[in-house]
Amino acid sequence: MKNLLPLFFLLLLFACSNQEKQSPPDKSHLTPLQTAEAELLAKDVVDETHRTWQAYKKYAWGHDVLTPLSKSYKDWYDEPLYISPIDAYSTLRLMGFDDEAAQIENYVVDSLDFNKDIDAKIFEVNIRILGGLLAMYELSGNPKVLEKTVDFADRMMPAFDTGTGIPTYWVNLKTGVARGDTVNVAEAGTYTFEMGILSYYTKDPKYYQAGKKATKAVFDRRTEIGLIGDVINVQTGEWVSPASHICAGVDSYYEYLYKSYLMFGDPELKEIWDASIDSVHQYISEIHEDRLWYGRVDMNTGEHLSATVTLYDAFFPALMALSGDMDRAKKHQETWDWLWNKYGLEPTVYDYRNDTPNYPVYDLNPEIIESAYYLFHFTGDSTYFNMNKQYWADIKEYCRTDVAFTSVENVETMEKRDYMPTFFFAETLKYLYLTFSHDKNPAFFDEHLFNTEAHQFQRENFDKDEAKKRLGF
Ligand code: DMJ
Repeated sequence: MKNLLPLFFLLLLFACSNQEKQSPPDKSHLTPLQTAEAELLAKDVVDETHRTWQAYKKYAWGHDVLTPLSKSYKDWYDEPLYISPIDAYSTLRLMGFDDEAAQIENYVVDSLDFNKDIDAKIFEVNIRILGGLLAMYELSGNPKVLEKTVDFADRMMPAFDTGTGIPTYWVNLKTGVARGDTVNVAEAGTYTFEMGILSYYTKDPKYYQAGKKATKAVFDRRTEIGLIGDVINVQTGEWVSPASHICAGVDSYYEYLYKSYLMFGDPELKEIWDASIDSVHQYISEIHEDRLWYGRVDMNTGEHLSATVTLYDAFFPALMALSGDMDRAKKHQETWDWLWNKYGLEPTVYDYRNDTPNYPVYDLNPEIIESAYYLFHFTGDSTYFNMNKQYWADIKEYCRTDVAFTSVENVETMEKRDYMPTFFFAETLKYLYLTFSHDKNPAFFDEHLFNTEAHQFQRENFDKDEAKKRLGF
């Protein structure tokens, strides 16, 4: 028996390292009553999406963002980039609003010209516009959409021409002039997923190679204890800020290490992930009042710097669940659920040691809902279904307006602010719908991967051997 022990541990290790293949329970543990309720909730989300989309069309068509209180619009730059519709497309298709989606597709193909003299923020347009267009192409098969996508990506590419390969903060879509040498890690290393998909479709590895070079440039500058900072100079590669964390400003760097590896099978991304994630847990996590938090530490020493977290960090349970670390996923989700319940919505920035909402805005963000969806899928446990049921009820109570939904200025007073971010269409409504309709099509989760803006892509469309050739790894 004693001799069998090493074998046992080896098998255990093997089981752990294969956790990405972990399959969900046969079915969820919803009672018949909850199943009936789920159907009503899914329909409610669909109806509310339709209502909100009509408001966008009525008050903001052709522009980036709906401002629901003033019933008007805002653009991110001097000229609109049509960001809400591009972000909304994959959600509208998922919910069966094919005519509405076709209207967006036609507008993109016939009327949207990216040759605009504006400095676009590379990170944001990558996850929203490039990600949204790629999903539009995947869902429509329209070659003209792919042409537009390539045109847009090519306008982004000059940003990657820096000393390190990490893109600048902005690039001018018309002139290709890039500027902004200081970026955070999310802005530095959140490209492999979209760029990989684009390389796959175009069979041109240059996009993925640029995204991967940027990711590696960040990883290569890790410290001896395996941590990275959060702000970096794209020309020199010097760290501008040594704070190490998983919060807003870093989050999707980790997300794309794992998701891009899952999608394309590039072993180097898995190596980077493996070499990174343990240090994150070891140095950044802490239990405070029996809750699992990931604060901010010094990248060189691991010394605690701050207990300031952001609601974006609630993406982490989803990533933990996807990578097979269910214990941490559950424990961390409990933390976010506690924070949500403390206020009724989440503050954007919260200090868990001082118990202070440092920035009390709630911007209709999706992360806690995304993680509840993942956990519901992987565990079948109705606790997570109920979380999203409650978050949806709270969003309806505090954020719903006569025409759409709007952000909240302060979660302590629930005073509204006049803005509906584009990711409300792309992510928040989508993850709610997917949770409530999960049991009707549980395979959907395993068949897809989502970019960080929740645009869904079918995994079977990306053959691993072919990816190796087309992406050039
Ligand atoms: C989204 O734009 C993306 O998910 C991004 O990665 C960070 N979070 C926002 C929404 O909160």
